[in-house]
Amino acid sequence: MSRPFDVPRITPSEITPQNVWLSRRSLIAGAAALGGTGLIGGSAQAAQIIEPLKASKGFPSPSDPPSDKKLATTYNNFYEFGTSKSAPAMNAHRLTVRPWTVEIVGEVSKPRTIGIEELLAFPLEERIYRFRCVEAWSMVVPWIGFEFNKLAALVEPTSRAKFVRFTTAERPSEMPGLGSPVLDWPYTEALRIDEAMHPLTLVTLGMYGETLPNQNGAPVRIVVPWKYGYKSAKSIVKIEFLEKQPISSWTKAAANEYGFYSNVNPNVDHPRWTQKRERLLPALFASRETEMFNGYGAQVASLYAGMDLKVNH
Ligand SMILES: Nc1nc2c(c(=O)[nH]1)N[C@H]1C(S)=C(S)[C@@H](COP(=O)(O)O)O[C@H]1N2
Ligand SMILES: [Mo]
Repeated sequence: MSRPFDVPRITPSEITPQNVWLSRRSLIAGAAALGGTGLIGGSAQAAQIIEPLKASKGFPSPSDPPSDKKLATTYNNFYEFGTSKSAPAMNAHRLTVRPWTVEIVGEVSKPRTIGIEELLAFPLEERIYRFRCVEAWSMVVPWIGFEFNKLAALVEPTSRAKFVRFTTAERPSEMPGLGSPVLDWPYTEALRIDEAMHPLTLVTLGMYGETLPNQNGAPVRIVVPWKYGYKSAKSIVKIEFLEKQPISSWTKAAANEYGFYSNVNPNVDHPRWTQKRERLLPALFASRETEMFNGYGAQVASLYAGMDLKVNH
């Protein structure tokens, strides 16, 4: 379905007040930060300290405290590095994250290739978001990044741009999981343009006060907190503005299990399990009730007015 190209607005009370801006940001290189990265097996490219300019006061804060950093950096889905939860933390140190560029093309007036240093130079904010995987586990993560709509403004999407596709790096020599045909590589995911432009959609460069560990999608990923985790593509090398709705990797793998929208919706069961509840890690049992839109309904429900979210799952 096509919608007008518009940037959803947040209400004035949701806008971060000036006084929560912090005074400085520092990037402390390499080895000094090695101790706190949560990486298993070490890494040549350790996470660096990254101080957001701005705290996330204006966004709905989860009632639960942030999940343990060790958990968030060792219990991962990043199939390019293996399909077990522990494989990404063990294997992702192989990913070379510098130099890194992201190609931004398609229905834009000013296509360009942007380097990682330029992305890190955007005013960065910390956003504590709920994050829920389609597998019925969830975490609360302090991400660091900036709104995708600010990146889009650089390239000036045309009126024909209706969708945005994100493509992950495909590096057989660094990603042992690419040898398995579990997905049609490279990993791609896509959003409708108004979803991408929503202020909650974050170009993410860090977490827990540091640059992203490789297993969490270094050096740049997207985070879309009201959708199942797989919509949040990692280690992005290409962003395309498209006129037609593309078919993303998970939909291609199993369309009945992974629809295009993938909004967190407790009323639509996954064919193999219920989505009514979730396991807020490290809980062992799915005792927490899953909220519609992962708790972000007040912010995003209007994007789907008139749509049947059981059909468009
Ligand atoms: N390129 C790529 N991106 C990906 C995935 C993946 O396998 N490959 N897994 C997705 C899934 S299923 C989830 S739940 C989240 C996990 O993010 P996290 O490891 O930072 O929690 O990444 C998403 N992005
Ligand atoms: Mo997931």
